[in-house]
Amino acid sequence: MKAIIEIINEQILQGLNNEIEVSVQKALEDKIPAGEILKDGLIAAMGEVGRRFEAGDYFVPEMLISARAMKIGLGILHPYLIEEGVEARGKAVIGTVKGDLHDIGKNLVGIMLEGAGFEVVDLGTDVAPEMFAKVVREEKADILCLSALLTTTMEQMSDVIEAVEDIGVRSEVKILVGGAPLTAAFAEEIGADGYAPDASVATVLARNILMHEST
Ligand code: B1M
Repeated sequence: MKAIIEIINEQILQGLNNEIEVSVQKALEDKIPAGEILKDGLIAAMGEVGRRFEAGDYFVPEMLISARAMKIGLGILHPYLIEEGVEARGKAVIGTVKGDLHDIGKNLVGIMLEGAGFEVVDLGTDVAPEMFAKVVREEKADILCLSALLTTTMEQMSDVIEAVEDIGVRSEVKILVGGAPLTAAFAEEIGADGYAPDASVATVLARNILMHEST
């Protein structure tokens, strides 16, 4: 019999929405930690989707179908990924930059931040620099998290930083950036306050920033 994680992998690859729901529930009932289901079941499968797309075996519709199944799985894991009883620590605004529609990684960062006690204002995808800046000011955000998955959209991040500077709130917010094509060097080059290769590093950085602010 196939292990449940392997089944989840295949169901993401095939985009089987109903089946993924049942399997993720089953994995939780089997007491597999939510973080493990996420990493080995869901995220690993999306990596394979990317490889198949690059190899020309998958096209945009297949990527979309897998992404939808991934979101269903993530929705079931959401409450399990959130630590219970954590006091609100601060406010984070998060979004995917203009021109970019990828939101799974961004959603995951949002979930993990919520789990660490942050109030999260999620602006969604394809967010204009001015919108990020406006909401940071309105919400008096402690942290701004920017996501980009395309080499063509990562450049938008410096425009967001500029927009935040232009309305005079750059010194009040720490800007963290992440997404597959990014590097720490890129983050430094555009003047971001930090780079997170994944959602858990993003959470650690965000926590450290708040701890530093409150001392
Ligand atoms: Co697109 N896509 N896609 N896609 N897609 C990639 C990114 C790609 C690498 C595939 C490939 O060629 N191997 C490639 C980009 C190449 C490049 O620029 N270097 C690509 C392309 C080319 C495209 C299109 C241009 C395809 C086309 O139309 N010809 C198009 C662009 C559309 C647009 O955005 N304008 C496109 C479209 C799509 C779909 C809409 C079909 C779909 C997205 C659906 C959705 O998100 N709702 C899609 C998908 C699913 C993918 C892949 C297969 C999977 C992305 C994903 O969800 N990964 C992806 C290949 C891949 O990544 N292997 C690919 C799982 C997720 C958990 O990981 O998003 O990396 P990730 O997030 C991580 C970290 O990056 C980090 O933490 C997360 C969790 O640990 N992180 C942050 C992310 N954001 C952060 C923010 C932070 C901190 C950390 O703030 C502080």
